[in-house]
Amino acid sequence: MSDCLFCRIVAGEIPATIVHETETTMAFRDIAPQAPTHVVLVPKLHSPDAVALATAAPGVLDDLFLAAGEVAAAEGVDEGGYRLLFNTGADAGQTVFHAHLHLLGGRELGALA
Ligand code: DGP
Repeated sequence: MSDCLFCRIVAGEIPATIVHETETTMAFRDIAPQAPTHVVLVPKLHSPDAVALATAAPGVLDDLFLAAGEVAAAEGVDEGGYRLLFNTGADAGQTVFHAHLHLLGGRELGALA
């Protein structure tokens, strides 16, 4: 989708600091990090949110979680622990309507609201 921010990052039209890439996924640093490590993992296939992705291409959800594990290890947050989070819908704070998995780590993370 040409008007989707994350599709444009996947296509290389908008720069991002890419930390990991597979055939189906891409991971890049969040532009407004909420933790010392804050990486966004996206499917290359456009889908508006994680649940829509589960319907359209369930295997790609597996790919995202496998990629998250690799990023966590590469970033050195796998031992201390990290948070994986999909905001789904505007009330949850989703602002970019291309499914994405947040990986947050590198500090003690508080309880979820
Ligand atoms: P969410 O609020 O769950 O939809 O998360 C969207 C995230 O995307 C948010 O944490 C900020 C990040 N973001 C927004 N625009 C850009 C951008 O142009 N580049 C990068 N790297 N991250 C972005």
